[in-house]
Amino acid sequence: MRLLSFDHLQLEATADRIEIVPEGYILHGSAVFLQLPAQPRKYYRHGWQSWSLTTWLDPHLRLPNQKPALLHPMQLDPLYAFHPAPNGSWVGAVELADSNILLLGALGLETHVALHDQQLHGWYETGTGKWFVACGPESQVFSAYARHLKRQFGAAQQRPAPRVWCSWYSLYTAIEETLLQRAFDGLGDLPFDVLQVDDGWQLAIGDWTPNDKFPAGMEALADKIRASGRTPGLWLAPLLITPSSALFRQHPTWLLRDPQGKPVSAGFNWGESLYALDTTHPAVLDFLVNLMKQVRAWGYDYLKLDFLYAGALPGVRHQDIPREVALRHGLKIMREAMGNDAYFLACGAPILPCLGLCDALRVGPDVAGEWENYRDSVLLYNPTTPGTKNAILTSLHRLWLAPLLATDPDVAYFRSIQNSLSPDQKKLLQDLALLCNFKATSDLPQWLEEPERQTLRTFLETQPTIHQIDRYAFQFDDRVVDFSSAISLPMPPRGPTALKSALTGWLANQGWVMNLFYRLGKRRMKKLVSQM
Ligand code: 9PG
Repeated sequence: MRLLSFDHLQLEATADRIEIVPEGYILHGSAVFLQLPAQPRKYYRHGWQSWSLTTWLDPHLRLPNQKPALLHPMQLDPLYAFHPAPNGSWVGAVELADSNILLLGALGLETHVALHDQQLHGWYETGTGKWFVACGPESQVFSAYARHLKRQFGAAQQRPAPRVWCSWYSLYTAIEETLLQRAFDGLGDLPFDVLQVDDGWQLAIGDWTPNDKFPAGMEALADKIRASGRTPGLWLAPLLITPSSALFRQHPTWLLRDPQGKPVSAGFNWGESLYALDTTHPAVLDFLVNLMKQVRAWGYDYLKLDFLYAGALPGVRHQDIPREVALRHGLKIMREAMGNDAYFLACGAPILPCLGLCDALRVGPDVAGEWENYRDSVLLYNPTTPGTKNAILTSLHRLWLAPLLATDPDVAYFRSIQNSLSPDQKKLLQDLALLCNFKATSDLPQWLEEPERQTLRTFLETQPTIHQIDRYAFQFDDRVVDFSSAISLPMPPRGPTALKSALTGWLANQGWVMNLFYRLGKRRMKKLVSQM
């Protein structure tokens, strides 16, 4: 035990070894403890991967477990889904009575922080390593942590984030070659740098060859994009595999398995169960290398690699190494194969393993054409499902990552068609993109009214000077942007709502119900597309 002393605070720390550094302390140990002077006002909980809830919480509030459990592996760190104390991945922080922030942040992988009453506890899942501790103003302690992370893991090459048109948030999986070409043509001279084809082009998750909606093939599509003066971009979920794929039948030994030999669940999507590839298996690494080379050879220079959490799920691996180390190894192999000249956007990705390897990282859950979904937010108490409020909330709490890589808050909307956001809500999402300096949209040109197209053009062409005023308010040139409307979490369901919540949770946990919803959604999209 030793005393750490900061400007206005002294506290007891337990660690194997403690070093003083200019910005705070470095602690060494597989488990470290900080004794707080009093109950903190707030706890900063950091979610595991892109989509996982990241926010300041009331430490007395026990968040209801988000539902359904079927989706836990794809929405949070499944190892801690039912952890009783406020907790988070790699880093935790508390707001003290004098408004100073005390931060405990790991400088190694597979680490977790929890708040037990008046004690911050950090631990390594396997082995031991370093921790950074600092106390002071919020922006100062988080940027100091980011500097230490940079020293440990490296950071992205400094290049401006491209302005991206991405196909997901308009056509979803209903994309087709001709529809995309029409959209690309309709963008005219709007200043986009990248046109990115999202989910819907592939044969199956695992079979990364074009399906029959892309008869001319992926190379021809990339050529078409390049001919318009833009960089071709492509979405893949390289570490994921579904039973409907040929890969699943051909290579059962490539799957991550549990100690009983059962494939580890990576969640449920596209109406079926998801599984993970074992990134320590030599044949899987060969497959990933070939896949990256293949898509580069087709002409795609911007790669959105999604559902990357699959590589770090708990399980038994070919090579017995820590799960986040296994993911980082897979990412490194893919980065080397795609080359440093490719732009690598990581999505659905555990944060720390990406540092130094990816150019950009999605820092929140998906946006949607609606602000908040009652079923998902209130009944399922799920802050990771698609929704604009969810996306703003988590992305805003990850701004401190900006010195390490480009932070992607997901796309902004400009359209009124297929969208129920109010003008203020759309503006807030656009402002978030300006704040992150990562600009993207999925709006189809034919869905934009002339003034909306003009707003989009201005958004792409201009960048305000931004200063932070307080936690959620920023000065953008001569206007103030306040994100507070996206910050509250719903009340935990009570009374009759709790009953409805239990029933909805049970239903959402059934694969057949999820499959039914998927098929209904697909039918709706098909109808929409047929009218275009
Ligand atoms: C393509 C999409 C888009 C999108 C990605 C990702 O937790 N969930 O239920 C969940 C479902 C889908 C999802 C994210 C989370 O979307 O973020 O931009 O590429 O895949 O399928």
